[in-house]
Amino acid sequence: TGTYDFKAAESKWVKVWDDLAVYKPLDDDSKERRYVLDMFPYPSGDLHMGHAEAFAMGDVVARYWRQKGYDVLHPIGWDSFGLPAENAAIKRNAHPAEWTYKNIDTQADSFKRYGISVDWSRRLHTSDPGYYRWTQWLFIELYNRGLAYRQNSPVNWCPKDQTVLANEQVVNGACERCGTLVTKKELNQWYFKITEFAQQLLDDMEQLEGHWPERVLAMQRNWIGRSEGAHVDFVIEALEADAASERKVTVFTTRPDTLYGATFFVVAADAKLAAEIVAPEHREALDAYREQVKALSDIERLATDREKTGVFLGRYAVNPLNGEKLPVYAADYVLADYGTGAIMAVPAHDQRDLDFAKALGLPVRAVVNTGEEDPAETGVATSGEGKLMNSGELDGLSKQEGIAKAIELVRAQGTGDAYTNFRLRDWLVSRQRFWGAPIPIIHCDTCGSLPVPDDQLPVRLPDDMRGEQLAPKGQSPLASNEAWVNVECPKCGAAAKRDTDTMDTFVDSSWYYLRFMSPNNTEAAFDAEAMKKWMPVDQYVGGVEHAILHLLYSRFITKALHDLGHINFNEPFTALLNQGQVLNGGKAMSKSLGNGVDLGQQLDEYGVDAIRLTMVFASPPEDDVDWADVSPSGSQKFLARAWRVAQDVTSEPGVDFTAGDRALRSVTHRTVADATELLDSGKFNVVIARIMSLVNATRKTIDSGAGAADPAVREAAETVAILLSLVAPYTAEDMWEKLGHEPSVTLAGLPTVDPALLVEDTVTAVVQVQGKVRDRLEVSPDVTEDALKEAALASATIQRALEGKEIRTIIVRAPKLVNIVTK
Ligand code: ANZ
Ligand code: ZN
Repeated sequence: TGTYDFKAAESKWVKVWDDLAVYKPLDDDSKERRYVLDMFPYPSGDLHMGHAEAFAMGDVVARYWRQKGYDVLHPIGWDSFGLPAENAAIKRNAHPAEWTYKNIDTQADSFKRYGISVDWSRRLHTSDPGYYRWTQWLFIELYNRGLAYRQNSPVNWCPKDQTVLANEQVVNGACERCGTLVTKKELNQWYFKITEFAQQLLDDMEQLEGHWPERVLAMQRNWIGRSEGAHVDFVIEALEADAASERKVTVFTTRPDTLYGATFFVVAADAKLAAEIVAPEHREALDAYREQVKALSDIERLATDREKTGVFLGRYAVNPLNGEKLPVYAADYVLADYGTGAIMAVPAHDQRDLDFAKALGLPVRAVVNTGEEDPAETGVATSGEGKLMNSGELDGLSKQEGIAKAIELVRAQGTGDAYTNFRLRDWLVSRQRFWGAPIPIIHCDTCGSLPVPDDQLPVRLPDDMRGEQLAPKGQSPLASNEAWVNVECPKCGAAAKRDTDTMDTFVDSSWYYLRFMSPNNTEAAFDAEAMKKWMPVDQYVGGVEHAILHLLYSRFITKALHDLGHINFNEPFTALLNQGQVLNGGKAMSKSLGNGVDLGQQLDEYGVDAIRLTMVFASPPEDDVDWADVSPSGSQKFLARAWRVAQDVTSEPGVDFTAGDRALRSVTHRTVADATELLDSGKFNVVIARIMSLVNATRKTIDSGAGAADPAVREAAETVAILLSLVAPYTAEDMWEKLGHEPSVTLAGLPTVDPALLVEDTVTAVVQVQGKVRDRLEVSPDVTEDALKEAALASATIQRALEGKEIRTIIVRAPKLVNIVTK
């Protein structure tokens, strides 16, 4: 027997698969269709261990579904706009496209070697003009429906990357990319109105329940942040010196039942409102405080354990229910961009308000009798259920009754109403950087902002900018390119200017799964007919780091396109799998820890199949894999063992399996039956263990009994090849060839399970003496009572147990139990 040469196999099969186009969907209406998608890669250097794991998992699904007989769409593309390319271009005095496309080619070659079963003819790159032409189309579609708008407001600004960031890209107050602390800057920026879909984004999660990881759904729910409560108007009394200074300020509260417990009023220190209402003698103090607040992140501001600070504004707000005058403060623990940016403070029942009251010596009045100790004494706000008190017409009501009654009262007064608030903010999509899809808008002094006419799309990025010209300057580098910026107004023909911002790259990735329908279509973003056949994606695979950003944006764009009448479904990804991370020594691989494992080196040493098998075998797909704990060489040995089984088979293809050894046949059929169930429930690692057992059982039969010529051995070997093709395509294809078949094993189909072979051929009967288990017997499931009794009495162990005793009765329950009772 020869040894298995993985290098020879790797160089042999890629071309064969390409020629046979085995990974191209047939688009055959007689077959059920399935769409499997891996989150597309970003072209930063070559593939790494993380890619190897994620794509191994997605490929198991795609290959399993092909074997099951589905017509499978499994495409790949590159998310190829973005900052790293631009930073590299600045460093190397190059154009970002050079770095980008070189890396894409490197990754594409590695993916081919890695044997992922994708339809290469559908490959796309978001930085191709043929792609971003349609990203621009999408922008204009949203703009024309009022879902894209420009607004001047304080935005998150990364001082290092010199660009704005969406809320979703600010993690613990820092830039998601570079970790620099994010500051606020007042800028005129483009937004997508995701808030219009907030409720729908929540409601439609019901469809995803059970098909998406629960923690991803929880993170999205939390990010959308729906709160039910009320808007209540307070009147800020006019200053004595200025009768016109009276004004109405609305607060958002989830606890209108506690209106009588409000003892002061707070506006966000950084909100315009604070500066507008501050009494002249307090302005200086406010300005100083606002400077201090600027440096803080929202997380710090909301932290419950931070000492509370604030300044009095010299104004009083009138409580609409009891007419009480509440002093108005500016403080940092109230956020400018949540709710209305102003609150009624109820220190007895809200901990942050209580901390503030304690810090500034303000009164505390409990209005809910929760049975707990007085918060004014304990410093602990009470938030439990209880009857309302000190609350006029609300006295005696429960929390829920109180909320309803308070809303009724303010509604009758015309000072408020029920209101549902969302944490979700609109998506800021403009970026002051070069390497992205230009925003397809022209600004004309006379006509205003106009979308670029369709026949002028794409608005291409200039090819002639490089190096320093791309350096961030606080405004887009495109602004300095006169030839590019100056255009004619599409409406009046006068001199006008292009919008110089580019789109957040999350816009590119929010719709790419649709472009795979028809990646080269020049007439439309996506083919409507193909969409009906393939969408939504049946299985999406990718990292949990996209739990909010990419997935929320994709869900929103799908809903917007649905609303616009372009598509007939409202969720893009039916099922989601978050693969785990690849660690080394229990820690994420990183340069600073020096624990990185080089994928290329691993592939050279152990072969593609052994690495893929190791990834899949190590743990359930959603768990992390610690590379220090796995054995690629063990995987390599197993693959060689499987391959030798195929090599040893001596019967001819097509031989009648029914004449084969029943015991081995039943292992084979049981393996296929279980594998289907295991794969359907995502237990890929267990399937590998089952294939290993099948290989062992086959080897045993070869070495004994009827040997290599037994038809059951061929049946088992063919089954191993087919199941192994899900993770080890090269070895499986080699085995298939050795077994006398034409390529490719990819489309061989799962063997049909014979239910008769799944019936166990023995069961275990327990033999008891005086109620104590003394022996176990392997018997036929249809053994008769007499035969079972006879077998029990014939057992040497039982005979010993009965020595010197006299039998009174024998109870037999065939085929499971014999109980012998003695005198
Ligand atoms: C009075 C009150 C009494 C409140 C009480 C709570 C408990 P969620 O559930 O997160 O939506 N709030 C409103 N706007 C705020 C802002 N911009 N910054 C900080 N806090 C703000 O929280 C809603 C509650 O958070 C609101 O209800 C308000 O305080 C506060 F016993 O009003 B509450
Ligand atoms: Zn004009």
